[in-house]
Amino acid sequence: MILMKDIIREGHPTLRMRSEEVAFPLSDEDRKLAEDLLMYVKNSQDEEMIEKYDLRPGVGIAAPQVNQPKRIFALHFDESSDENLSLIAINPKIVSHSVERSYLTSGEGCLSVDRAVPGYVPRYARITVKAFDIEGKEYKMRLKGLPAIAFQHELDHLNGIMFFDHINPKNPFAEIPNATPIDRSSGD
Ligand code: SB7
Ligand code: NI
Repeated sequence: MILMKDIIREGHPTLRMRSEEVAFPLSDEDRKLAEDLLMYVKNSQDEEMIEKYDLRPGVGIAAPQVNQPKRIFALHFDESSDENLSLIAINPKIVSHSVERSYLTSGEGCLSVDRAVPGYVPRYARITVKAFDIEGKEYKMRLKGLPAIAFQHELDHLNGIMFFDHINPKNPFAEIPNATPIDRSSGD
């Protein structure tokens, strides 16, 4: 089980690496890693588990955040949000994206960043993605809204990019051209 002590923080060199492609069939180790990542995001949205294990909520987590520079991440949105999506993405890629951007008005946070970094993080509003699941089957899907933003946040982790790299350093809240703001109630 992944706990907060297993999550590496800003300054750790692994967070700045390009993670390695994963080979199929998955090794037992890689399969366990993928399942553990998904379990973390599910647990981190469960009030009892948060309390019991002192978890920080997150809609996603990427393998490099547990110091494993491999191209695997998990996303989970539970029924409380209007999105209902749970996925493991292995060797993911964005195959096409909208010209239109979007950003969270509350900005982004990261399990690997123990401070608030204010500012808008420009993302593509809509993306079409391809990835492999745990069985090695390729899937393709279209995402928009928060899931699209989260997918881009996690994919960035696989390339050593942190969310704040995208924030305008001169004016963190500068208007983003051609972008739709997204309001999100929860703070994770
Ligand atoms: C805000 C938060 C996340 C994604 C998009 C907007 C995920 C935060 C948890 N993570 O650090 C996952 O990498
Ligand atoms: Ni993150």
